[in-house]
Amino acid sequence: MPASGKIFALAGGVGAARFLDGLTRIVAPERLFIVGNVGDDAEIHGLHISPDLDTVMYTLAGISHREQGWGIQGDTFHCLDALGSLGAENWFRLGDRDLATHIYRTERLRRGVSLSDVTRELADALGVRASLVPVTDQRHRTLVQTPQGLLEFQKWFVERRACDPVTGVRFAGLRTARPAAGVLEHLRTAAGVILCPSNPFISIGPILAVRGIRDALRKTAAPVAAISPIVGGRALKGPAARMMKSMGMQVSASGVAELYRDFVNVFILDTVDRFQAEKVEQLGMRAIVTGTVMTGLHEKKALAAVVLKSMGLA
Ligand code: FO1
Repeated sequence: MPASGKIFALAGGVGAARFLDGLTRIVAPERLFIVGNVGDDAEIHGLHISPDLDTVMYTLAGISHREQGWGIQGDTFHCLDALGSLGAENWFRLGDRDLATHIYRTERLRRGVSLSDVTRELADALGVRASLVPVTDQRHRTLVQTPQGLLEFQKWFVERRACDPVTGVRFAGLRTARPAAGVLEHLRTAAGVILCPSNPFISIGPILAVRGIRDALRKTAAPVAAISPIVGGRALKGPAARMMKSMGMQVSASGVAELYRDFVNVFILDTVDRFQAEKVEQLGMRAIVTGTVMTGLHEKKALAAVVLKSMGLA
């Protein structure tokens, strides 16, 4: 096993957080180095919001909203309601306790602290034992191309309820974004790399787009495993299936595998998609068929165990 022996995970929002919740219950959380998406970060009410980092952080801290997956369980919305009565926009539902995270982050960033360091401070304060790192400390934002023009991610996703068909995805800040400290080093020395079951365009895509990441994934000696977020031609959560369709792609697990064919060695797909295993193997990957729908803790842990085993880590 390489020197650091860390398990390196690429994570988007809710799907990734659920998977990582299972993983951290079967391996020591300290063995995990999680790289989070920042493409859906936004400035709202003057605050810097990092939804995917927070979703992973709250989930690993055991305080995330149980049904929706993002936000904090039992949070209240008095501040947002008061803002609404002042005439401010309130389509982005920021809870009162959640706001403390954004106020803290914004103030620390304003003082020149990096997003990586602020994320570590927040995660430490919540007792998260795994390392959680934004893919980049620089501004790196997802823009979706729609018939209405180029839209900021949260405007499209939350305000417009992801109803505009997406014809492409772009990233603002790509030229200046560099991997955050430790990301490339951990990719080089990882014992295994996992692409969590996240949207390939708006969760994993923005991570892969940062200079040097995809190349490091191609070069790492570690096995690289990806879990399909598409099950039975549908997304487990969110707009991945609709996006694949509007971008003219085949909506299937093997369609996702194709997007990663240059660096993934093991592709994990659901039992309902077992007939696609052969197609996945034709892409040069080993296909592992198992239950990927994480309805409860048992399923999350079982999936995590299969993924570890597929990489020879269990
Ligand atoms: N998603 C929604 O669908 N509606 C919301 O009002 C909303 C608010 C929100 C606030 C904080 C946060 O961390 C996440 C929030 N999300 C909301 C989720 C977020 O927009 C998406 O899940 C991610 O950006 C995509 O992974």
